[in-house]
Amino acid sequence: DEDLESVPLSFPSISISSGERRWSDTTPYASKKKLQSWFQLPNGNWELGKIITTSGNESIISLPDRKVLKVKEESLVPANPDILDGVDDLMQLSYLNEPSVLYNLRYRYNQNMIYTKAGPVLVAINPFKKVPLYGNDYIEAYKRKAIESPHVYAIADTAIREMIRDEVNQSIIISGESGAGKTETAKIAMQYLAALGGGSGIEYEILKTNPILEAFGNAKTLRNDNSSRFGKLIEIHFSETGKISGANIQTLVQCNEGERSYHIFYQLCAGAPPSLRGKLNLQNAEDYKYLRQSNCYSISGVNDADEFRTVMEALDVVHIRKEDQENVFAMLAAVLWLGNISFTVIDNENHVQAVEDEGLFHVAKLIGCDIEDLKLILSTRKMKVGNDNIVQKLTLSQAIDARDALAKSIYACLFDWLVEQINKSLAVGKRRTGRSISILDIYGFESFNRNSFEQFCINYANERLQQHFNRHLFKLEQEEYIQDGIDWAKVEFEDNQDCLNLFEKRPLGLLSLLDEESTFPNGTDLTFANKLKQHLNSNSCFKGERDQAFTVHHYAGQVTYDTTGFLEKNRDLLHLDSIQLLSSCTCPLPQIFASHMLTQSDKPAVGPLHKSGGADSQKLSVATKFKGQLFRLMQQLESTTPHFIRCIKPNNLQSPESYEQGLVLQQLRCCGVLEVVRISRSGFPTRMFHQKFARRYGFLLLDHVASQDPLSVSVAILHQFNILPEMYQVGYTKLFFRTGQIGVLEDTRNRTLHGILRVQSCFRGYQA
Ligand code: AOV
Ligand code: MG
Repeated sequence: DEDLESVPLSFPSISISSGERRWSDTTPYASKKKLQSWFQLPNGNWELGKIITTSGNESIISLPDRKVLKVKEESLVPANPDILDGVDDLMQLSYLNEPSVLYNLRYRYNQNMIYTKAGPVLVAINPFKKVPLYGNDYIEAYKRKAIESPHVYAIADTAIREMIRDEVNQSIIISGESGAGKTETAKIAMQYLAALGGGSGIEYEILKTNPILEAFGNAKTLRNDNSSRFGKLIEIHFSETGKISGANIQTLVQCNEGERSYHIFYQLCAGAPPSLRGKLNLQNAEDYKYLRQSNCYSISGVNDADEFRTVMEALDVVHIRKEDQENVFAMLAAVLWLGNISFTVIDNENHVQAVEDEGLFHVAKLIGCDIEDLKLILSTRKMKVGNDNIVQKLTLSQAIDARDALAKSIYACLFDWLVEQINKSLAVGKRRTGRSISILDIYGFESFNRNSFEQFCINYANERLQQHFNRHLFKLEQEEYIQDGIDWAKVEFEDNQDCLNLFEKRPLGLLSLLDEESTFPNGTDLTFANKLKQHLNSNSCFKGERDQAFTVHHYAGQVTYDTTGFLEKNRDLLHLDSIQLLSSCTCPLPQIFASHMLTQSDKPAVGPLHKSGGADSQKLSVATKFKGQLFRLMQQLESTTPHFIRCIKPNNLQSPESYEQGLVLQQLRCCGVLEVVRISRSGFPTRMFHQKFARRYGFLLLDHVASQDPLSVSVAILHQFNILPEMYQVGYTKLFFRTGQIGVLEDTRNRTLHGILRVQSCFRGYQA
């Protein structure tokens, strides 16, 4: 650092004039005759037309269907020359407008090139069919850098290299709408990491967590036959030698299931071997009320019985003991049987009692409790009023809620417990000296006709992720340029801090107000909506709507949320009595679950406490739990170098044949791809400290450099390699490069090093 004092500040540098920002470039263009131009049809789609003549501000264009139109010049958007068709990186386009981006992506997609770079971001378009881009040959090719084409493998490769080179943990952040291909992409990235860092065998275990987590955490929905109902961050650890040494999984739980319930239920019913069937008194899926609700029992192309065997094998691989596996299946069966428990009315106040049928009998047996105790917690509730304990009888709807809350809690605990066991099995051990690469697979922004609590949580999470993305790509870069004295046209970027404040501010933010209202016994969705309007109307990201709805101005657009069901979904409806019952069960898992639920409720609640309530009201609300998980997740990501992958689905039909422009465009906007292209292109995304640069490439210098200070060495290197002045800038502490520039130097360095090693080994041969 002592070198910095002597840095001359008048080094060659160029500044990017605003003229170079070719985004939103709609400058009058038609005057150049016979050029291609995009013309927007009334349906919103763009067509490529040829300009025949132009007079005044009107042009005559011919469209592909031989139609000839007279159009206003400003309705035309310039198209790129054919030679740029299908470029690897959108940044290479001369004209960076929306139709050109859409066209380029489609051009590639039609040739099975589903990956395209958008500056630092990888765009992946779901092919909805097998594409020949994966497997060992491809992995090998990307490892050797024999293929340059954008790919998840290339991203994973960069992550590994940067982890080793910079000694910084890395993350691969995958986002996109439901069905866009996030989970598949995450698996492809894991495949590559496993292949490169494999050897110890633990990589095989890590890959086997996928079928387990998908069985227990995924369900069929209208949008995706294999929709993840949870967010996942898997952190893969590497030893100092670059070998995988372990992994850890964090989950972010979403609140709703799909059209069909979790895969594992159907798999168990279809695939359990006879002895297990007998032990659990298993029936067919159709015999369970919880599974009957959707009337959808199978997924086309999927054999649940086969899947069950895959899951059982995977459980073996990750070292879940046979005994524990049986306990897991018993809990699944208990959940299924719980749904079959019915109630009869016992008095004229509509109070009910659980019917003593096979449902009640099997649940009691499976969790290991007394039938009478189970019956009691399903039809009564102990309450504390002042200093007195009273027993309240439940009405039918209350009893059903209590039953369903118990089933849900058991399942949620089972999922968490399973993840915990997997983490134990994959744990790195005490010597955790190496680095890690984390892969985040999280649901993208959602905006439907009707948006509820689930969208509220999901979009909140995405708002946080977007800030991370913004911070990384825009803010940090820009600040760094300015700090380093680099002349750079200030780039506007959307900061979504205001929206995050709207969610997170205490006490007057969406989450706080929701928690507060959820703890009031008389709170309803309507009083909640009114409270929001009362306190938040002055916030520019918020708008109150009629009929207990409100609108949030998200980074990706406005979403109107209907508060119907918010309070109920946010409250944890599980009674303390139920937890106590679980803790007294003779089976091991219910006991573990109960202690887990109790420790959770012991934590200080973030929201205000219900004044007169018992311990029940101290249980964390769903939104608060979600926020806690999200914060832990973000915290882990903060300390990493992120790599972003944006998954796009070309249609809503899960079909390989159709590419809907409008749908793709909307997703590109939502995930900031269009914006990032513009910004990256005009910036210098690669940078390195002078010292590091000099150390890394200095040995390549052919001529002696008079001064040995890192800056002089760096500049000499740049000259020797004829790096064009417009391709880099010299800052106070760092060198800044246009995308791709450092690659040339790295290649030369690697080749040279390779040569030196060869010479050395020859030399050693001589000596011997
Ligand atoms: P998601 O994770 O983004 O949705 P998935 O990764 O489950 O979406 O992908 C949905 C389906 O698209 C998969 O089941 C595959 O059939 C297909 N698919 C995705 N990527 C590829 C690919 N690279 N090659 C071939 N087929 C692919 V959700 O979890 O619903 O948000 O909650
Ligand atoms: Mg998924």
